[in-house]
Amino acid sequence: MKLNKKSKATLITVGTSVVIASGFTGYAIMNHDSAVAPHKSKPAISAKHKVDPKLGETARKNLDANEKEQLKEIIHETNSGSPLIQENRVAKLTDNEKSQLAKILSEGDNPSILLLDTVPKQTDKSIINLVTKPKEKEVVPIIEPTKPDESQEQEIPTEPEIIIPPKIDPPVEPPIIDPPLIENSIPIIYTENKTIHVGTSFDPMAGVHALDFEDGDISSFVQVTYNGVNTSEEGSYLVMYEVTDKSGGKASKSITVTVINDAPEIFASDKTISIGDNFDPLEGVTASDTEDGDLTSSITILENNLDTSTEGIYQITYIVKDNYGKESSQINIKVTVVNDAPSIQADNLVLHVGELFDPLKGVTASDKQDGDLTSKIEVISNSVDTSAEGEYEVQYSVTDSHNKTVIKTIQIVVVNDAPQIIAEDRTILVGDLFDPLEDVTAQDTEDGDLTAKIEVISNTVDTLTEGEYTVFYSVKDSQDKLTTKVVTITVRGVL
Ligand SMILES: [Ca+2]
Ligand SMILES: [Ca+2]
Ligand SMILES: [Ca+2]
Repeated sequence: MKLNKKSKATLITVGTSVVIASGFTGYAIMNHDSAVAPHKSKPAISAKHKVDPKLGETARKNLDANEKEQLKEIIHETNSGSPLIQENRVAKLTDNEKSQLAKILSEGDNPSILLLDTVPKQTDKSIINLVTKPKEKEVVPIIEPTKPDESQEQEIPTEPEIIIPPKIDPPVEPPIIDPPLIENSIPIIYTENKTIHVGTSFDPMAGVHALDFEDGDISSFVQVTYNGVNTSEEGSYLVMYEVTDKSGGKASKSITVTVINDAPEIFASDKTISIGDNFDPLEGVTASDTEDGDLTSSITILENNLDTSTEGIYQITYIVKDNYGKESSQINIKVTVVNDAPSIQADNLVLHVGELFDPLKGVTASDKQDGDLTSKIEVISNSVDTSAEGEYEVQYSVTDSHNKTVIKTIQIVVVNDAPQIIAEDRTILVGDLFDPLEDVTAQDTEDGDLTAKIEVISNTVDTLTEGEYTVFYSVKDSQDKLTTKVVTITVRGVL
């Protein structure tokens, strides 16, 4: 056989190695890295492409048969139970369909697996071929060794000028033809899931950075490829970013932006009021909201059974909605309506023996609800005896129109003052007449003038002899209260 360097070697290349999912035949999965860096020789399936098989169950139910079939083509369930996203299929979806798929997949715990934006924009045929072809039996290229062969030599005697190489060693390793290897690191987008309050502005580029090993900071090249955020409605929204470095290396990242709306709060406390009070159920009740601030003017009374004319415990229920329609918890307060007790105005008294005593004189009663209740006062006990000194008690009671009764007790003290003798020391001349009762009087608080009752108990005056003498008086009032007095009488001679 004629050995030709060019023709005899059989070479079937496997080409770029593509990792095939375990037990998965007929398809190769293009992963993110292979898609964006087609020249890398050994892309690996990123864990990011594995999809929780339970993902999107709810959303899947809403698909029609055709849509389900489409989804099936996009997400292949492998024997290991880990479905994988086939991104070249995703590339054919419209934006609307991508959004739908994103919703299905975003029901899982980790929406970051959504790498729909990693779909290659320009198809690399070498990869697509591998993707669509069943795995062929790999054949290594072998250059058949030339064996010195007698018969071959006999076939070419007419061309003796051809020199046959004496020996060609078989290659130790089959030569694998790889595409040129150009290393380019894929940039990385740095951004995180965010939580914002409803009604606040959302800048998808705030805090987003992209770094590339070769190009450095390429944050300014980051593009928002999808922004589903609606800041006026609570929910979880997808935002997708993409960046391409100078060598065409593409990276993408998805985050979830959660728009929250705090429920407003009502501040109200229990109250106690009096029967008949004017009561404004909104007075002192306030409401506030994280997003809307003061919502006091929006408070609604859901329930109010208050009857201010009757004693009892009543309930008022409030609620408030914020500007986005979120309701507060229902807040209940108790309003206790009380009947104030009436009061009796009566003071302790000191009386003199013999004084007239009218227990109702000067005593009044009043009530917050009923006003003047003086006419309803009852004397329920009265031990006062004004004819004798002593301490006595009087008890009053009064009942208001709501049947509330109060009792008041006062002390009455009956006193008897001692009588007073009015007599002065005197000087007389020897030989003057002396009447011990002259100009001597007696008075008593209770009995009045007691002069007539004055008694001269002793009188030592000798008007004929100079000297100092004493006169001793006494008087008793009608209660036999005794008073005594001593005066000095001086008798002196004529100068
Ligand atoms: Ca709110
Ligand atoms: Ca009352
Ligand atoms: Ca007296």
